[in-house]
Amino acid sequence: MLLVLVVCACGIGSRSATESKPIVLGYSQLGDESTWRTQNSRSIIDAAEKAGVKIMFDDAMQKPENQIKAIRSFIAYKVDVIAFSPLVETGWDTVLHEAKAAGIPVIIVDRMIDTADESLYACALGSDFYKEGRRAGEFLVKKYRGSGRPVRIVEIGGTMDSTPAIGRYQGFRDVISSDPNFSVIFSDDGDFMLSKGKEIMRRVLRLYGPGDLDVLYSHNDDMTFGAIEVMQEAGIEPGKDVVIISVDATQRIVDYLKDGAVNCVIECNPNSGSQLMEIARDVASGVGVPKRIYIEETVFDEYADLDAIAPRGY
Ligand code: GYE
Repeated sequence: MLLVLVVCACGIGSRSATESKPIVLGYSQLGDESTWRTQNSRSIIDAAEKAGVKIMFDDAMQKPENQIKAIRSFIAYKVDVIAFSPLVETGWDTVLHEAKAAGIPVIIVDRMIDTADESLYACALGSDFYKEGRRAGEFLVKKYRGSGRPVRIVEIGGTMDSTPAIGRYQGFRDVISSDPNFSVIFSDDGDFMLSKGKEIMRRVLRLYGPGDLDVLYSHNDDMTFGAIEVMQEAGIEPGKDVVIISVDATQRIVDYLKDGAVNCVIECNPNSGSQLMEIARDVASGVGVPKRIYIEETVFDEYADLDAIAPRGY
């Protein structure tokens, strides 16, 4: 009897799902600059397929003007929902007014926008980048507690004016400023790209001798890998001669952490696809959603039980 009921329930469920019109979601992705981003795009595309959402996915190749073009084409196409991950925080008001005038709800994903008009978006789903920055600082405070010696830090930042770069910069400083022994001796933007991580570390090693820096704080794993390569070429042992903190937590950086070549990894979770689909369904059908949703994240560092880290999957 129970079996029959279950079978019936399934039958009804699948029939109504195929009968209702699928939601059309226009998604403007900012680019494909990093391992994190590739996984984020995969998560969104896979989740759309699973949820039966028809997705129009555009890669803006790191150009905000391409994102604006994509959003305009989604409006012209009359999609049900628009979602996008803004490269930088400013410059979105005009196009978002156009979406609002067309009656299309907008979800902001991953990075944030800077606007005085909160009615321009229904919901923002992403990480707490300020907290990530604080976590990087907290690791250093723990690592050097009681050492009483100067700690010279090199920072490779993310894309200028992007939310993760701003939060990771500020959160970090707000923690390390509690101890005058910490000083950031060099900081530059590496655009979250491996090649720029290399370039910046080459520049750093032209300015400072191998013994003149204690810590590398890098805003993402790809830039960390670039910097590590250059350090190794210069005979610096990563994780030993220079303490390394990286953000994202891809599998490869976790492997480096396990090998002692990296000391602390701040997780930034790219798997927001299924949560995004739920929000898209809600906003498309007029169900209220929270204005701001933060994705849960953690930290992996050399003090933790590293064997307990589950495979990252990317
Ligand atoms: O940390 C980095 C990517 O916006 C959170 O962008 C994202 C960041 C991520 O390129 O790897």
